[in-house]
Amino acid sequence: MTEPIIVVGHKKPDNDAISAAIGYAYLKNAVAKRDAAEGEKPPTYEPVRLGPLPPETEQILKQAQIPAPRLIDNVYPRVSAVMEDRLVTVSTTETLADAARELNRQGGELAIVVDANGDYVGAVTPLTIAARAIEAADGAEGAFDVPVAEAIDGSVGTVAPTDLVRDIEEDLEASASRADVVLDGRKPLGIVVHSDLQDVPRRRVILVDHNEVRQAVDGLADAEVVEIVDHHRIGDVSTANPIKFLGLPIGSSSTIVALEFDREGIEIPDSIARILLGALMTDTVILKSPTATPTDERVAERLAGIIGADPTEYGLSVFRMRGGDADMPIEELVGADSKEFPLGDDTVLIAQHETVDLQTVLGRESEIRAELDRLIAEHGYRFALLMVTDILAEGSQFIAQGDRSVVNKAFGIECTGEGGTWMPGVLSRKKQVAAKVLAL
Ligand SMILES: [Mn+2]
Repeated sequence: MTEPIIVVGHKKPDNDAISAAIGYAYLKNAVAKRDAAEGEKPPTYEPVRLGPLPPETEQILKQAQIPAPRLIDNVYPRVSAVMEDRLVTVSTTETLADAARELNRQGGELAIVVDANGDYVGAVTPLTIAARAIEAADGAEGAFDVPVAEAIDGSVGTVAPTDLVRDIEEDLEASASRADVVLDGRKPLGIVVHSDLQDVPRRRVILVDHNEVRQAVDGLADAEVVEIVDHHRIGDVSTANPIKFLGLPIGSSSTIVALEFDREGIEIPDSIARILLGALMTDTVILKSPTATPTDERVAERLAGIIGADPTEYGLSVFRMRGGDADMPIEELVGADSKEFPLGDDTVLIAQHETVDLQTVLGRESEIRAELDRLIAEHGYRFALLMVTDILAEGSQFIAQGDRSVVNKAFGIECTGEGGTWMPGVLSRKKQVAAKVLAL
């Protein structure tokens, strides 16, 4: 049974990890279909994910009418990969003699007994038959004339095609029959025999947006990585064979996927362009991140052209889907990215919140000040400063509580208890803010 090749991003997936997986699986399926020889069945590729959809991904997928990738938690080999689908079946109305005859004729480890609906009742094993043969040889009359249902071997287990081989191995080894019946609900699909577990085919996996084992799906060591598409540093995933390893130091894995469509000469449909552009924009913070390259800009233009949108406008709409700024708990908005710094004998707190919607954040100024006051009271900071960084406008609004004179002196400003102060060009807490305060 050939299983689809899995295309998977990292654990705790972000928009790029999921979108690149969907886009790349789409491309691979299109290329496989195009390149398949006549009458040959092309391999299939399935995008999957290792965690919940980020809110913006959920909305873009809905708009693009693309189903969410299946959630998985490992790539250990499954029963479906080792199952034998030849079945020797007998009906409950038949006798043990009929079962023995069928097993003898077709060969096999088990005769599967099904009821009138085709539902699984049990299995008859060669062991049962051998025991009866001895009884018959010893002179027992009609040892084989019993209804097959009375000769069922209770030691035969049942498993599901999705069960993991590693979970069934031990029981199968220990069982007298050394064979399990694979059931889909109550319908028998096949059998799995202990000797089939000697050489279990590995699941084939394409990694996108990561190439480090600790970020990767569980069971990777028991799988076969067949390709990697990534824009991070080269990590520690190693392979037994040469593979296609597409690594580029650019803004997003989705950018690389878009470039691959062009290289393969496959048209990017509107739906795929939407998710790739969305991921390109979130990963590069609307092309403002230092990781964004001219290639990302060019690809963003091209994808935006396909969906008939302005790249920046589309990027902003994706960031708005993330929501958050209006309804994020205030402790999170202020505290999620906050750092303490020593200042003489005191400690100060400098927090940062990045946004594409400054006005919404500033609309919560009184809540922000109350939260800063609470943190000062709790930890005894000399002051607490929140930098609300507007990524697009490329500057930060300073909101400070506590001893503002230190902040005012460091920056030559007059930050008050109301409105805060706009600091154009100030984006880096470490280089542009903490350094100045600590230099006092
Ligand atoms: Mn990424």
